Amino acid sequence: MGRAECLGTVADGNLVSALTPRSYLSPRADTPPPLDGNLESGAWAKAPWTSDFVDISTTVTPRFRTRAKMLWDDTGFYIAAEMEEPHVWATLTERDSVIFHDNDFEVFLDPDGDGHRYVELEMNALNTVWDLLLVRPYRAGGPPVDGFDLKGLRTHVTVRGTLNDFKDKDQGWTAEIMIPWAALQQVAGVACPPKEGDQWRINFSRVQWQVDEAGKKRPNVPEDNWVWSPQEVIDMHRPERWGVVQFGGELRPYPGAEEYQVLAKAWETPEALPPGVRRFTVNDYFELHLGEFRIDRDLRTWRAKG
Ligand SMILES: [Ca+2]
Ligand SMILES: [Ca+2]
Ligand SMILES: [Ca+2]
Repeated sequence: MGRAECLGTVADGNLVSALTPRSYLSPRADTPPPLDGNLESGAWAKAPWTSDFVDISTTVTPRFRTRAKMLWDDTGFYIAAEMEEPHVWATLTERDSVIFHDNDFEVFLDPDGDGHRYVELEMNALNTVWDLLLVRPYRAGGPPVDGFDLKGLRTHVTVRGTLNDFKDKDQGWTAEIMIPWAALQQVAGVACPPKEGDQWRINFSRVQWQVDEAGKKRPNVPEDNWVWSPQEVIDMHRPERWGVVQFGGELRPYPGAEEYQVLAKAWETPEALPPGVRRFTVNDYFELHLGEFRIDRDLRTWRAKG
């Protein structure tokens, strides 16, 4: 029995479509966005909004809307996010703090899509940044490298309301990010800057705590995690589940995305797998590029068989 047939025994017919990642066609910027909080006009006018963010693992609609935009040019990659928020709140001011202890906006970026060596960036409404490199996902041993800094990174926050003042009702806050291509070249594993039509794996997350009028987190209330491309589990560190950004050209499917996600499911139910596949997951499939499994053709055969 081949690997693909083994995988077929644990995957149900709805799995692949249910896990199809979000994709976004990022226009090339005519002029660099000034990072001034204006996301509707100027350079940003050219970039469409993503779909609204969804709960990371359920079908519950988030309490507050979140959406994002992406642009690129010869210099770097631009990301903007708009977050509805009646009480904008942030406390952390030190670079490389654990920013998700505040409400935040997060970017996860894996240019070569191998599930290893990917960049994470978190920022709060005080424009404090935590940027790091993951050598591997945590469950494959990490480690996170906080000392990794995106050189030349620029970020900007606009608060539409008042920060840390709970007497009024705010509209929300926006985050804007410019990552120079030069800051990614060492870790990209692919052409950087990307060529027109290139596709990179990416996802966004927003962590939202429930905070009382004194600016204290409500005890024993877990945070919400709202994301662009659904993860299906409360874990952003499953890069095979992220979305895709395509840099210009005609938007096309991401090759291998469906297969990656069948493998993702196999990872989570190893007890249901025949011994050969168990060994293969324990070996950490993130180590390897998808092509080494030779499953593309087999998987499609499996799918055709139903
Ligand atoms: Ca990578
Ligand atoms: Ca850092
Ligand atoms: Ca306020």
